[in-house]
Amino acid sequence: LSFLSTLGMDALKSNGVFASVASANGHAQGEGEVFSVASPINGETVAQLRNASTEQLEQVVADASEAFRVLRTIPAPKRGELVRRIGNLAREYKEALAAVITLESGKITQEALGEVQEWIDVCDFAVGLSRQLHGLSIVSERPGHRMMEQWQPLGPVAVISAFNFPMAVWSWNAMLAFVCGDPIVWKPSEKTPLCALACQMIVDKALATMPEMPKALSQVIIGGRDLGQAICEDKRFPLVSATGSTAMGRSVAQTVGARLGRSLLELGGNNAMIVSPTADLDLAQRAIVFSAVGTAGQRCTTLRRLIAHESIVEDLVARLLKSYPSLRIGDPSVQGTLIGPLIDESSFNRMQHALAAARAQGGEVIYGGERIEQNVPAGGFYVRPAIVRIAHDAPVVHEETFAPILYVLTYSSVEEAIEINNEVPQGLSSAIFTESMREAELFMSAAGSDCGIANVNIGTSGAEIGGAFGGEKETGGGRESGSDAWKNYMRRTTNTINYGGELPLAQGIVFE
Ligand code: UN1
Repeated sequence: LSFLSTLGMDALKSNGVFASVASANGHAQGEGEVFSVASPINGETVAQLRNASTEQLEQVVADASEAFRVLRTIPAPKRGELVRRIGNLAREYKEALAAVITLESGKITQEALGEVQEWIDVCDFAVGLSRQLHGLSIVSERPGHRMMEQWQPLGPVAVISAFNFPMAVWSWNAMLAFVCGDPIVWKPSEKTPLCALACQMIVDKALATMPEMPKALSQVIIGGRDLGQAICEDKRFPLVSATGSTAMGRSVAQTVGARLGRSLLELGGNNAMIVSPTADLDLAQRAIVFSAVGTAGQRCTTLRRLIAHESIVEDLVARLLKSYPSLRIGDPSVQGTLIGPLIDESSFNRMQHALAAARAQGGEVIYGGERIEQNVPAGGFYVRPAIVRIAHDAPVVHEETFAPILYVLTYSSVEEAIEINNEVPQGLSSAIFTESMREAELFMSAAGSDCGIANVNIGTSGAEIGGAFGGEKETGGGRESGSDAWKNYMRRTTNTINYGGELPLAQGIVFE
């Protein structure tokens, strides 16, 4: 585990226990119960931590509020300079950071490197943005008046993130929030606390080169559900950004909504790909494999429903049955492995329950689904990705199971395929493979896919950071990362300025 030393993380450990509260101001162990972090690779304990208490949260929030008072007055391009330095350090430490991701989340090295690259990319994006936090200039209906909009820093932002993208999702939020003038308090998944501490080490290094920045602009606090609840209840967070299950997001939305705070939610997906009779099947086949089995089916953008035209479904399935057996499953840190382990045993059990439900609902598991124990590290939950033929309206097909299960469904008209795409409660990502301009445009139109992401001739997963990322319905409605997602982290003021000598009222009201 020399990469932990490379990142300077030894300093975060005393008596074998890692800190649970960390910022450039210092770090401390949690005051709550001890818990262990197991690597999904082999189930071995890689770290011990203690849950942070709500008293510790109190201090963290007080520090974040103090930091906000300073940060909001530092010019945005200067805040961008901090993010530029963070991005340079993420480049420098890319391999070590990726190794922490692989250790804790079980992600294969290629994808872990890709995740750090997402962080680097979003830094570049945020640096540019730091000179482009533009508002509108608006004409006034009154003589001698003008109107304008300004975007101002919002306040401390809480980020609650999941195990499957233990660095990228935080970075989408944090890099934007920093240039927008908001401190971040990050509660990572308890399954990936070392990833969060590693990111904090990078931010601390960048902060050490800019002493004019408030040190508490970035803080990590590690704990369980109670801590998450306390964060959501705290009025000093005008925004809580949460990524994870729909159940978690619903609770965040209710708690934050009850105090009229803002929440930014990126929750479950149940992503589909339509494959038309005109599609380039070679391309479709490759896109399906990456989207369905990449990250062992544990992306929120993972392809879960393949909606294939009845005239090509047999051909497509035959192709998948040919490529699936050659996918190398095993230790994610070994070069050439394409499928690493599931995060833990309960994830494996949920996959088995879903497969049993699929069978009970008339489905047929035509490939995989079982645990693999040969030629893989002992103690990890490695599975052969499953392919299931089933009806589009079987209840299990409408649920998100965070594991590599691909349901193969069929359709006869493109309108029907779009209806199937849209009939689930989730609305994150979707794709169509077609050579028909009409089908592609229909799919992207108002009468097309109801998802936040609607792709043509590429898979459902692996979005670039430049676009707004997120989706509708039970996916939670939030948009993060590119486009104008930065507006989530700012408050808008409308200013009307009178430069004349009269005081005309709007709407022509006479009041004398
Ligand atoms: C997630 O799974 O929470 O589009 C995020 C993708 C990645 C991000 C996934 N860029 O698959």
